[in-house]
Amino acid sequence: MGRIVSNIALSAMAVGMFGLTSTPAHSAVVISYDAATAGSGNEPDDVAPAWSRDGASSFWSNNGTYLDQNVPASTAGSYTSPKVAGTMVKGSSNYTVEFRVRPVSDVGGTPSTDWFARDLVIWTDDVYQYNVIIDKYTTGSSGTGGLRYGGGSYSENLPTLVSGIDWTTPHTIAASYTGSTGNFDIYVDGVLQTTIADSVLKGGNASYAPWQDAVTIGSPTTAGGVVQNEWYYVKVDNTAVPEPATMSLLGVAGLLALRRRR
Ligand SMILES: [Ca+2]
Ligand SMILES: [Ca+2]
Repeated sequence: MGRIVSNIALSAMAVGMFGLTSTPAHSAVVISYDAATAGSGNEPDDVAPAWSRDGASSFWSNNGTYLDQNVPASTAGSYTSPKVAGTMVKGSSNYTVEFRVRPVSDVGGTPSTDWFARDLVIWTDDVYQYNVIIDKYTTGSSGTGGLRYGGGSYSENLPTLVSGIDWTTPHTIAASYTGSTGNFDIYVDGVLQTTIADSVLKGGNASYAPWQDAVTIGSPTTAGGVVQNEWYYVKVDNTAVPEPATMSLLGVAGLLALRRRR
Protein backbone atom coordinates (compact mmCIF):
# COMPACT_ATOMS: atom_id res chain seq x y z
CA MET A 1 0.00 0.00 0.00
CA GLY A 2 2.71 2.41 1.01
CA ARG A 3 4.64 1.53 -2.10
CA ILE A 4 1.67 2.23 -4.36
CA VAL A 5 1.11 5.59 -2.72
CA SER A 6 4.75 6.55 -3.05
CA ASN A 7 4.77 5.50 -6.72
CA ILE A 8 1.80 7.75 -7.41
CA ALA A 9 3.47 10.58 -5.53
CA LEU A 10 6.66 10.08 -7.51
CA SER A 11 4.75 10.05 -10.79
CA ALA A 12 2.98 13.25 -9.84
CA MET A 13 6.32 14.79 -8.96
CA ALA A 14 7.76 13.69 -12.29
CA VAL A 15 4.84 15.24 -14.18
CA GLY A 16 5.17 18.41 -12.17
CA MET A 17 8.90 18.63 -12.74
CA PHE A 18 8.49 17.98 -16.44
CA GLY A 19 5.96 20.74 -16.78
CA LEU A 20 8.03 23.30 -14.90
CA THR A 21 11.52 22.64 -16.18
CA SER A 22 12.74 22.66 -19.75
CA THR A 23 15.59 20.18 -19.41
CA PRO A 24 14.83 17.60 -16.71
CA ALA A 25 17.39 14.90 -16.06
CA HIS A 26 15.33 12.25 -17.72
CA SER A 27 15.67 8.55 -17.15
CA ALA A 28 13.79 5.99 -19.16
CA VAL A 29 13.79 2.25 -19.68
CA VAL A 30 14.41 1.81 -23.39
CA ILE A 31 14.82 -1.98 -23.48
CA SER A 32 13.13 -4.45 -21.16
CA TYR A 33 12.15 -8.05 -20.68
CA ASP A 34 10.61 -8.99 -17.34
CA ALA A 35 9.57 -12.62 -16.98
CA ALA A 36 6.86 -11.94 -14.39
CA THR A 37 5.39 -9.07 -16.40
CA ALA A 38 5.50 -11.08 -19.65
CA GLY A 39 3.74 -13.96 -17.90
CA SER A 40 4.04 -17.72 -18.01
CA GLY A 41 4.73 -19.08 -21.48
CA ASN A 42 5.83 -15.74 -22.85
CA GLU A 43 9.51 -15.85 -23.70
CA PRO A 44 11.38 -12.80 -25.05
CA ASP A 45 10.32 -13.59 -28.63
CA ASP A 46 6.66 -13.56 -27.53
CA VAL A 47 6.62 -9.98 -26.24
CA ALA A 48 6.29 -6.77 -28.24
CA PRO A 49 8.68 -5.65 -29.52
CA ALA A 50 9.99 -9.20 -29.84
CA TRP A 51 13.56 -10.16 -29.05
CA SER A 52 15.39 -12.26 -31.64
CA ARG A 53 16.38 -15.78 -30.72
CA ASP A 54 19.45 -17.74 -31.78
CA GLY A 55 19.03 -21.47 -31.14
CA ALA A 56 16.02 -23.62 -30.35
CA SER A 57 12.98 -22.24 -28.56
CA SER A 58 12.98 -25.38 -26.39
CA PHE A 59 16.02 -24.07 -24.53
CA TRP A 60 13.87 -21.42 -22.86
CA SER A 61 10.67 -21.31 -20.85
CA ASN A 62 9.02 -18.63 -18.76
CA ASN A 63 7.30 -20.10 -15.70
CA GLY A 64 5.77 -16.77 -14.75
CA THR A 65 8.55 -15.97 -12.27
CA TYR A 66 11.73 -16.34 -14.28
CA LEU A 67 12.93 -17.22 -17.75
CA ASP A 68 14.53 -20.62 -17.47
CA GLN A 69 17.55 -21.07 -19.74
CA ASN A 70 18.81 -24.59 -20.38
CA VAL A 71 21.20 -24.66 -23.32
CA PRO A 72 22.75 -28.08 -24.04
CA ALA A 73 26.48 -28.60 -24.39
CA SER A 74 28.09 -27.54 -27.67
CA THR A 75 24.96 -25.59 -28.59
CA ALA A 76 24.25 -21.89 -28.98
CA GLY A 77 21.21 -20.35 -27.38
CA SER A 78 20.66 -16.64 -26.84
CA TYR A 79 18.21 -13.80 -27.05
CA THR A 80 19.01 -10.33 -28.38
CA SER A 81 16.80 -7.38 -27.60
CA PRO A 82 15.39 -4.96 -30.16
CA LYS A 83 17.78 -2.14 -30.97
CA VAL A 84 17.24 1.36 -29.67
CA ALA A 85 19.49 3.49 -31.87
CA GLY A 86 21.83 5.87 -30.09
CA THR A 87 21.56 4.19 -26.71
CA MET A 88 25.18 3.04 -26.60
CA VAL A 89 27.80 5.47 -27.82
CA LYS A 90 31.31 5.37 -26.40
CA GLY A 91 32.30 8.56 -24.66
CA SER A 92 28.97 10.35 -24.89
CA SER A 93 25.91 8.36 -23.86
CA ASN A 94 24.82 7.46 -20.34
CA TYR A 95 23.03 4.16 -19.86
CA THR A 96 22.61 1.28 -17.45
CA VAL A 97 22.40 -2.40 -18.35
CA GLU A 98 20.62 -4.15 -15.48
CA PHE A 99 19.63 -7.77 -15.03
CA ARG A 100 18.51 -10.11 -12.28
CA VAL A 101 19.74 -13.65 -12.59
CA ARG A 102 20.68 -16.84 -10.81
CA PRO A 103 23.10 -19.23 -12.50
CA VAL A 104 22.18 -22.89 -12.09
CA SER A 105 25.20 -24.43 -13.81
CA ASP A 106 28.81 -23.39 -13.43
CA VAL A 107 30.76 -22.00 -16.32
CA GLY A 108 34.42 -22.28 -16.92
CA GLY A 109 36.12 -25.14 -15.12
CA THR A 110 38.38 -27.74 -16.60
CA PRO A 111 39.86 -26.35 -19.79
CA SER A 112 39.52 -29.58 -21.75
CA THR A 113 35.83 -30.17 -21.01
CA ASP A 114 34.07 -27.00 -20.00
CA TRP A 115 36.45 -24.14 -20.42
CA PHE A 116 34.23 -21.69 -22.17
CA ALA A 117 32.59 -19.23 -19.78
CA ARG A 118 29.74 -18.50 -22.13
CA ASP A 119 27.09 -17.52 -19.64
CA LEU A 120 26.92 -13.95 -20.80
CA VAL A 121 25.29 -10.59 -20.94
CA ILE A 122 26.60 -8.74 -23.99
CA TRP A 123 26.17 -5.23 -25.29
CA THR A 124 28.06 -3.15 -27.80
CA ASP A 125 28.64 0.52 -28.39
CA ASP A 126 30.08 2.02 -31.56
CA VAL A 127 33.63 1.03 -30.60
CA TYR A 128 33.70 -1.80 -28.07
CA GLN A 129 31.85 -5.00 -27.24
CA TYR A 130 31.31 -5.74 -23.57
CA ASN A 131 30.73 -9.09 -21.87
CA VAL A 132 29.72 -9.59 -18.28
CA ILE A 133 30.10 -13.27 -17.50
CA ILE A 134 28.09 -14.91 -14.73
CA ASP A 135 30.24 -17.43 -12.89
CA LYS A 136 28.52 -19.57 -10.27
CA TYR A 137 31.82 -20.61 -8.66
CA THR A 138 34.96 -18.61 -9.22
CA THR A 139 37.11 -21.45 -7.87
CA GLY A 140 36.41 -25.12 -8.47
CA SER A 141 32.86 -26.38 -8.03
CA SER A 142 31.77 -24.97 -4.67
CA GLY A 143 31.82 -21.81 -2.60
CA THR A 144 31.00 -18.39 -3.91
CA GLY A 145 31.06 -17.09 -7.42
CA GLY A 146 31.17 -13.75 -9.12
CA LEU A 147 31.28 -11.89 -12.37
CA ARG A 148 34.04 -12.01 -14.94
CA TYR A 149 34.62 -9.87 -17.98
CA GLY A 150 36.58 -9.67 -21.18
CA GLY A 151 36.69 -11.78 -24.27
CA GLY A 152 38.98 -13.73 -26.52
CA SER A 153 39.17 -17.20 -25.04
CA TYR A 154 36.41 -16.62 -22.48
CA SER A 155 38.35 -18.99 -20.22
CA GLU A 156 37.93 -19.51 -16.48
CA ASN A 157 41.03 -17.36 -16.19
CA LEU A 158 39.28 -14.25 -17.43
CA PRO A 159 39.67 -11.37 -15.00
CA THR A 160 37.28 -11.07 -12.10
CA LEU A 161 34.92 -8.12 -12.07
CA VAL A 162 33.24 -8.90 -8.75
CA SER A 163 33.95 -11.82 -6.42
CA GLY A 164 32.22 -13.28 -3.38
CA ILE A 165 28.72 -13.51 -4.82
CA ASP A 166 26.61 -16.28 -3.29
CA TRP A 167 24.57 -17.46 -6.24
CA THR A 168 22.28 -19.74 -4.23
CA THR A 169 19.90 -16.78 -4.50
CA PRO A 170 19.35 -14.43 -7.46
CA HIS A 171 21.09 -11.08 -7.57
CA THR A 172 20.56 -7.86 -9.48
CA ILE A 173 23.58 -6.73 -11.47
CA ALA A 174 23.91 -3.29 -13.04
CA ALA A 175 26.59 -1.84 -15.29
CA SER A 176 26.08 1.91 -15.44
CA TYR A 177 27.98 3.87 -18.08
CA THR A 178 28.90 7.54 -17.84
CA GLY A 179 29.97 8.76 -21.25
CA SER A 180 31.88 11.82 -20.02
CA THR A 181 34.25 9.65 -17.94
CA GLY A 182 34.16 6.50 -20.05
CA ASN A 183 33.64 4.46 -16.89
CA PHE A 184 31.23 1.71 -15.93
CA ASP A 185 30.05 1.56 -12.32
CA ILE A 186 29.25 -2.05 -11.42
CA TYR A 187 26.52 -2.64 -8.85
CA VAL A 188 25.30 -5.79 -7.11
CA ASP A 189 21.87 -5.42 -5.50
CA GLY A 190 22.19 -1.64 -5.68
CA VAL A 191 25.59 -1.47 -3.97
CA LEU A 192 28.54 -0.10 -5.93
CA GLN A 193 31.26 -2.76 -6.21
CA THR A 194 33.81 -1.32 -8.59
CA THR A 195 34.37 1.24 -11.32
CA ILE A 196 36.05 0.12 -14.50
CA ALA A 197 37.04 1.94 -17.69
CA ASP A 198 35.28 0.99 -20.93
CA SER A 199 38.66 0.18 -22.48
CA VAL A 200 39.28 -2.37 -19.71
CA LEU A 201 35.81 -3.92 -19.52
CA LYS A 202 35.68 -4.44 -23.28
CA GLY A 203 35.64 -7.98 -24.60
CA GLY A 204 36.49 -6.95 -28.12
CA ASN A 205 38.10 -4.03 -29.87
CA ALA A 206 35.48 -3.63 -32.53
CA SER A 207 31.77 -3.19 -32.17
CA TYR A 208 29.58 -5.97 -33.49
CA ALA A 209 26.67 -4.39 -35.31
CA PRO A 210 23.94 -6.92 -34.38
CA TRP A 211 24.64 -6.30 -30.70
CA GLN A 212 25.03 -2.51 -30.78
CA ASP A 213 22.31 -0.51 -29.00
CA ALA A 214 20.90 -3.81 -27.74
CA VAL A 215 21.52 -6.40 -25.05
CA THR A 216 22.08 -10.14 -25.51
CA ILE A 217 21.65 -12.83 -22.86
CA GLY A 218 22.57 -16.49 -22.95
CA SER A 219 25.20 -18.57 -24.66
CA PRO A 220 25.96 -17.22 -28.11
CA THR A 221 28.54 -19.83 -29.08
CA THR A 222 28.62 -23.58 -29.60
CA ALA A 223 31.62 -24.14 -27.34
CA GLY A 224 31.43 -25.47 -23.79
CA GLY A 225 29.01 -27.40 -21.60
CA VAL A 226 25.41 -27.08 -20.48
CA VAL A 227 24.46 -23.55 -19.44
CA GLN A 228 21.48 -23.05 -17.15
CA ASN A 229 20.21 -19.79 -15.70
CA GLU A 230 17.14 -18.26 -14.18
CA TRP A 231 16.62 -14.79 -15.69
CA TYR A 232 14.17 -12.57 -13.82
CA TYR A 233 14.56 -9.48 -15.94
CA VAL A 234 16.91 -7.64 -18.25
CA LYS A 235 16.61 -3.96 -19.01
CA VAL A 236 18.53 -0.99 -20.35
CA ASP A 237 17.89 2.40 -18.85
CA ASN A 238 18.88 5.36 -20.95
CA THR A 239 19.74 8.49 -19.02
CA ALA A 240 21.34 10.41 -21.87
CA VAL A 241 18.65 11.03 -24.45
CA PRO A 242 16.25 13.85 -23.51
CA GLU A 243 12.54 13.33 -23.82
CA PRO A 244 11.65 13.82 -27.52
CA ALA A 245 8.93 16.32 -26.62
CA THR A 246 11.47 18.36 -24.67
CA MET A 247 13.84 18.33 -27.62
CA SER A 248 11.07 19.57 -29.91
CA LEU A 249 10.13 22.35 -27.52
CA LEU A 250 13.74 23.41 -27.21
CA GLY A 251 14.09 23.27 -30.97
CA VAL A 252 11.05 25.51 -31.50
CA ALA A 253 12.25 27.90 -28.80
CA GLY A 254 15.66 28.05 -30.45
CA LEU A 255 14.18 28.79 -33.88
CA LEU A 256 11.97 31.53 -32.45
CA ALA A 257 14.99 33.06 -30.71
CA LEU A 258 16.92 33.02 -33.98
CA ARG A 259 14.05 34.66 -35.85
CA ARG A 260 13.77 37.44 -33.32
CA ARG A 261 17.43 38.24 -33.72
CA ARG A 262 17.12 38.73 -37.48
CA1 LIG B 1 6.04 -19.16 -25.66
CA1 LIG C 1 33.42 -21.34 -12.58
